[in-house]
Amino acid sequence: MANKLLLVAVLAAALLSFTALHAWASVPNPDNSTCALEWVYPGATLRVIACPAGDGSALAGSVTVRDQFNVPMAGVAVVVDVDFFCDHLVWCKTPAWLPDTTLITDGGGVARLPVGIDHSTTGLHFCAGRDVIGPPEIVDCCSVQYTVTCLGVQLCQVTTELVSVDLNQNPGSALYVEALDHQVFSVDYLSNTCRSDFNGTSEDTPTGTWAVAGLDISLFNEHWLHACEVQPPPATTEEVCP
Ligand SMILES: [Ca+2]
Ligand SMILES: [Ca+2]
Repeated sequence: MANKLLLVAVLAAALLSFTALHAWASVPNPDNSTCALEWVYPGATLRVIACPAGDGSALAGSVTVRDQFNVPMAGVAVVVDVDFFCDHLVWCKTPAWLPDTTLITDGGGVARLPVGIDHSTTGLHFCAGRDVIGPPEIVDCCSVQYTVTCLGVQLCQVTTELVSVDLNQNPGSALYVEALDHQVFSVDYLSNTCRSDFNGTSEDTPTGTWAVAGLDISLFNEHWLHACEVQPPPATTEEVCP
């Protein structure tokens, strides 16, 4: 009888320990974690800009994962899933990081997006344009959404409108920012047409307040003669998509 009681006591203790372990298991907590990600492009923080040369917006930053006790979680996988909602997006090269990329947190629970090779930013970049020519004429923006999860727990989800400086894919203009794209932009200039509102903000002009205005001209010009590949070889083009 004494042996049986001892066995029951040992089993009960083991069960309690097991239950305690599970009760204290560390899980990612969205409220304690931080998603410091953003689509980076100087002068256009409200939009995602697509350029065939890959030097448009790039998704950059870091994610800090903390558990329910606000303790950083080291060595766990963070998945960044990116979805483009854009039927008329034309890829130069489909990025290797689509549909998702996995990062591992460091000792402080921080996962950083890999360093890109574009001009001035780090992060996930892509080479693409849009085909907005032809009936029905497409004047809307597209959108792109990123979702960050860790161990099955969603930490954040953000959707941003997407525009492209490459607006026309007719022969001679496919994945190449040139005169036909400028024609589309000129039609939209001093209007509220989303597809050419590269910075996502409006400006006061002598004829009114318009979404497509002077600052959008500057952003368009930054990508003049940029191309997906060397076709033809404009001197300003740098191929950044491997
Ligand atoms: Ca074009
Ligand atoms: Ca604008």
